[in-house]
Amino acid sequence: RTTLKLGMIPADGIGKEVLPAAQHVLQALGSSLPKLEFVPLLAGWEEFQRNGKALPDETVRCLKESCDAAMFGSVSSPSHKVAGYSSPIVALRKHLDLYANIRPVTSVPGLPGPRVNMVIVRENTECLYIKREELQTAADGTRIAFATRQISETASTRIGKMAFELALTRGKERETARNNGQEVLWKGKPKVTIVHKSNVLSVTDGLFRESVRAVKEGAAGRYDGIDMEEQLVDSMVYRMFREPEIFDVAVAPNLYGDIISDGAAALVGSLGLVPSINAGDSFIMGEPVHGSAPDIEGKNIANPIASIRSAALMLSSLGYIEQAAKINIAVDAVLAEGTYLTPDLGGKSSTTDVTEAILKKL
Ligand code: NAD
Ligand code: K
Ligand code: MN
Repeated sequence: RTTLKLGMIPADGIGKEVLPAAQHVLQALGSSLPKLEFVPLLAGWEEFQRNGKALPDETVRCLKESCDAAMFGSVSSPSHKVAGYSSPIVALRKHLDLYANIRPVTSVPGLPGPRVNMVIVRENTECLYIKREELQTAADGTRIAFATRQISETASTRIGKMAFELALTRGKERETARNNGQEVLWKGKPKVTIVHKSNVLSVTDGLFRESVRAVKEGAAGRYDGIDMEEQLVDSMVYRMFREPEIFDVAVAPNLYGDIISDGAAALVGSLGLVPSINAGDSFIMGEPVHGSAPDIEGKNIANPIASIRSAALMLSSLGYIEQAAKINIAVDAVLAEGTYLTPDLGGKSSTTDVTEAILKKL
């Protein structure tokens, strides 16, 4: 590659403040990367209000036809039904078949709180997010709503495979780190925890569980070095809060994965720290786990680190491992120093201060 064309979709709220921060950091890597070309693209609630479309065709066309990868900020979806509106991020994940949402949750040495180094692998295309909802009238004349939940063997199998592959990679990375004399939090074999509720939802969650288990069993020994365990989603929350250090890779259907991710973010200090990538077999889109945070938007106090780390994740999955590591080292150094922290981490610094501090470390 001589150029890397990146679609940039800040969308709404703090997405418009934190995505530029990620862009600055990428730009600062300079000649260690191919020539970067950033393509600003529209989507979101504000775009819907301006032009009646939350996800313009041009955005999808550009991503599909000419971008090498993308970064998404956050969208403000209203909590009530609005005719013609539908979340563009959910639609994008579908259009680009970004079937996995990979969310590493890592505690920062030096910050208070438990030590966590886990990754949540969230199925990204189905479950209740197919949004097949229906309002009916009950026998007594009151309203009654139904939703269809889709769990397919195909989607569950491919997300299971993604989780086991990730566990393998993480195991190898820890091995290398150990050999280099670095301290490694996780001591045991790599582990995949399957999150479900098949004690109640034995058909849907039952199929998810079975399909993920079959990935290990059908892999001709490839995953023999990986432990596999299961956790009902409610006890997953309990154990994650009591002893988060026991998790390595957790794989979950869409809705559970969404919910446990925000909980895990609380363990490491802030949603503003947790990155993700939406990944498919042929495209990658980095995205902070958090939403548009209307309570702090427009104040230049949003933590840009989730987005900056998402840019690093995007780079490493494109194969630019060293460049990604450089970003993460700079971020960790700023967090460890503690001089430049946004208010979510108890500091007084602005989005731009923290970004500047990270840029200086690069
Ligand atoms: P949120 O993630 O936007 O905010 C939750 C809390 O975390 C808020 O107190 C917010 O101030 C704080 N927070 C989030 N990101 C932060 C950051 N970078 N720095 C500092 N503090 C941060 O969730 P919400 O308030 O439930 O939702 C707000 C809107 O975002 C809703 O319209 C929702 O639909 C949307 N949303 C979008 C996405 C997405 O774009 N993928 C994800 C979640 C929520
Ligand atoms: K987001
Ligand atoms: Mn969420």
